[in-house]
Amino acid sequence: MKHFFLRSLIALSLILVVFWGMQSCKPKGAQSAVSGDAAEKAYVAPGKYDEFYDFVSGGFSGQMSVYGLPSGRLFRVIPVFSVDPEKGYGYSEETKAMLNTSHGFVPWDDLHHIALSETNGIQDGRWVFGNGNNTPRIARVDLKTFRTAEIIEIPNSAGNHSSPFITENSEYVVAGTRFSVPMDNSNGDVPISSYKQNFKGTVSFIHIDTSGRMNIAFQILLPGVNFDLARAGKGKSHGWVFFSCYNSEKANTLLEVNASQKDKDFILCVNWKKAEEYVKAGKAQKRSVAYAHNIYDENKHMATSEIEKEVLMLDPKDCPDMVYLMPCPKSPHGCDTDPTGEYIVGSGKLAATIPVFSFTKIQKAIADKNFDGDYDGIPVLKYEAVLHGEVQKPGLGPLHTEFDDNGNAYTSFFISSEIVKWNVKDLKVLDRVPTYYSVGHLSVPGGPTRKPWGKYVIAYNKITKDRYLPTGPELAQSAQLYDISGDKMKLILDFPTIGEPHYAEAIPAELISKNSQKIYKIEDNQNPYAAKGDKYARVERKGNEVHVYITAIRSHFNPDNIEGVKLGDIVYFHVTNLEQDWDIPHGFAVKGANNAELLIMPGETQTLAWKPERTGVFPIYCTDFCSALHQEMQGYIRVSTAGSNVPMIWSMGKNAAPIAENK
Ligand code: K7E
Ligand code: CUA
Repeated sequence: MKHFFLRSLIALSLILVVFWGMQSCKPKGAQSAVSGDAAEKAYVAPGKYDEFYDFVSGGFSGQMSVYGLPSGRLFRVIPVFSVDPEKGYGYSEETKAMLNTSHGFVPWDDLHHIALSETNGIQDGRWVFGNGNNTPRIARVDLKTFRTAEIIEIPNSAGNHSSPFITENSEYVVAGTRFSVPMDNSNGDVPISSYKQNFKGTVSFIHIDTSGRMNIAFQILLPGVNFDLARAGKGKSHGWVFFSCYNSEKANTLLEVNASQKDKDFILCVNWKKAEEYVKAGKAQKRSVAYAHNIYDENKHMATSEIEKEVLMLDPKDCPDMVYLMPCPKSPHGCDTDPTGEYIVGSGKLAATIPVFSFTKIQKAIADKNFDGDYDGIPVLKYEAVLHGEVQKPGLGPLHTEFDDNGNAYTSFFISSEIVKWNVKDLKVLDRVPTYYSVGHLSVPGGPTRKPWGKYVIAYNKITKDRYLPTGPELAQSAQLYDISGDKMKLILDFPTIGEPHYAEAIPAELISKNSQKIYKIEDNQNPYAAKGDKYARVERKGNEVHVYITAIRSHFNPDNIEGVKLGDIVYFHVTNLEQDWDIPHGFAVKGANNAELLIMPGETQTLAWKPERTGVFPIYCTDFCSALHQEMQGYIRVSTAGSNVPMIWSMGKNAAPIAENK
């Protein structure tokens, strides 16, 4: 009965939303697009788990967020490229180094694409990678802990957009530069009008070892175009990566017009197995560069940042048979390979058809030297020779394509606001559904892999308009979930998202949940500032640095009364959480600190730096509701004048020995 009530409530709210939508006079069909059993299909009852984790890029929030599907419930925001006061990320002394770059501390980025690690072309649930678009970086998040484990900066790049797409055994993630720029080892101080002479593009191959550790294996020097997106080959095309590019006009101003002149731009085909051979044969040049490589050590609970100085650069001039260009109509955006690896789908965002290329035909055209001349010395394959066919009249403004496990493709159309389902072999359009509105990326669970899990397609829309209650000048970012288990796609849920989502990848929950870490073992804690028990709690002065080694356990800090700090001191609170139970973090904050809180996981040590700017007694407290007596988890720290002779004393549970001046 209760169940019935709940469903009626959901149905009623759907009707209300639709009614409200009608009033604001939006395209027809918004109501009929929702089928009767929609609420049931997306409904995950209280206490039940979702079937998939959905890792969604946070766009200009610089973060990644994790949702459950089909419910659309938000589980976690993982801080990656942006500071996050909720978790102390980028604020604690231990995490600051994660955001170091060759430009110094960069506390923000623009994260567009997600890549889940794969084994044999199937998602394996070990890591998820994300790209920093603005200050070129790639991050690796460990899916045992849902924490950013590593960030590597990409030199000779600006606007790391076609990134971080992954090869089928997680050999590499790739990074193509969006902006062509003067190379890092040159005098970059050149007139912008010398674009055609001085600006170059690169694509980078970042190797991943079995522990997940990244290193830049090599870069390839390319003409000064804009690289946009990429996908690795799989199955028969394993060993290749395909990058879409636009601005083959090499314009450096008003690209809106000047980069849309030519009928066709390109998809770059890179044979990375060949590239590996050239690197081995010593064909790569060493280039001096500077880029940051940041690693979070899980035992030390601490990040380190190193500036690396060299990169290997391959020039196609010295490396025949390594790269080819494939003409692709009108400023391609998405460039996606189907589960068999035979078909490569280009999506010209200004084109009226979707070209589908055949890997077999590409190989034949290369063998037959069936070229249409060259572009800056790189052979251009004949369009007709490599084309499998074109999807006719699919819609307006194709952007991205994903695949199901039945030989179908799903393409997003930004301008005509729809998802179109078509058959990869015969290129026939099978179905179309509207999106609300202007869909960018879409994603099918496992959709970029050799084994799509299918079941749903999720649209990540650019415009929300009337879908949610208004929230001032900016509306909620919107995602929509469609059931694709039948012949017809069915809209079953709208859910708001964080930042501006671009790409997302979903994976069966089981592949991750079984490995989820519960605590950090206190005996493995190698943080040099850890206090692994009450007997280590103490305060030490080193010049004007005061180090407070403080322990946290339900429901007190030790020490919780501290005196003897003077103006001009910097106080480092090294807080060790002694708990060894799942889901018992403690928080730590101090009044007036120009900083965020710390959030310390069980068994972990984190450090907050505080420079008091006035004398007085400052409260400290736990910010995470950890027990019935959480509100009692508090203390005081006294700050005296610079010249004072208040001795350094600390205590917990009793008053420190009375001192004459304490009247
Ligand atoms: Cu939004 Cu992948 Cu940056 Cu297309 S990109 S939408
Ligand atoms: Cu510890 Cu609240």
